[in-house]
Amino acid sequence: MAEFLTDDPHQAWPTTTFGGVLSFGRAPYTRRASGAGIAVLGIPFDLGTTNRSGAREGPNAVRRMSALLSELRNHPFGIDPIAERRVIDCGDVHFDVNRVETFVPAVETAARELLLAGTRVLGIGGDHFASYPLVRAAAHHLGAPLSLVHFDAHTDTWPDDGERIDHGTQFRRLVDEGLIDPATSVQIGIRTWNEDTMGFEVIEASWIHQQGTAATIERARRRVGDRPAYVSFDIDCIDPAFAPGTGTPVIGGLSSAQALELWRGICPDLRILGADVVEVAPAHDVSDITALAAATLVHDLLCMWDLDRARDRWSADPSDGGAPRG
Ligand SMILES: [Mn+2]
Repeated sequence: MAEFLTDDPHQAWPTTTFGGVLSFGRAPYTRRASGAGIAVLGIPFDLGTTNRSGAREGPNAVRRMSALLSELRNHPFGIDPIAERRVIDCGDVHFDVNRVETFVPAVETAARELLLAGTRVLGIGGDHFASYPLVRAAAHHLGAPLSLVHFDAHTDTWPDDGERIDHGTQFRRLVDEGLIDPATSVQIGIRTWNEDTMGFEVIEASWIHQQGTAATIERARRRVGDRPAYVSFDIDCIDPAFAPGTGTPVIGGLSSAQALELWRGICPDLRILGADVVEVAPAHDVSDITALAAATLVHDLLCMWDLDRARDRWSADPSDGGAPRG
């Protein structure tokens, strides 16, 4: 992969931001996870979409816009996350798109293999059903339920009989399966009606607009604390004025500036075991702004992801709140 890298951090890359072979942030493009801290994993799946399709093309759109970020010298973190977090891009999960039943096992197996190699997984969707196998892999690896920090316009806890391939029900199923603990989880930016919150703390977008981002960060921190967390950002949490390239846009959402404030305020304090950024559908995008927003969120999360805190040192007993193992 040396052809993509240079020793001079301020020359960034020996290729342009608008050309060359793509991986996320020009990270090494490989499935050899040994020694890697975080693996970016594309999940080009949109068969769980209920409205406008197209998120299967999200991973590559996000990769393409990630190349632009190399010119920004990693503001405001001042680090090269690809080097510091030993990031690799594992390409896209392979499944048979015409055999939808192959999807969940394919993603879950890929994620579990990475976790067993000691590598954290950051999924790029794909529709939000991608979170289902990713959370399953992370929670089973931990051996305990995870706290969910969920940015979205939608709660994604609508009714599910345990069989659906549906990007609006995956978090209900994960709670039903005992893999997410709603009592220590938070949903941020919601602006759709769902009569059953399942015990999640729901912070509506309107509340954020009225009370501000600082109060929102405080609520999220208090809710999740030091517990092992899974972070999921549906790009439709951001208002369609800023992120139109998505399947189920809802007005009244966050500005991209608000989203960055929350993201940068909440993520550094979390013990993150797994994460995803989902629902970019480039065919509905305008001037790649949605893909750019998602690429920035992924970049920022790579900068903020504290791998020492995220190491496997949590108790398998969820009743103690996920205390360190040793
Ligand atoms: Mn959504």
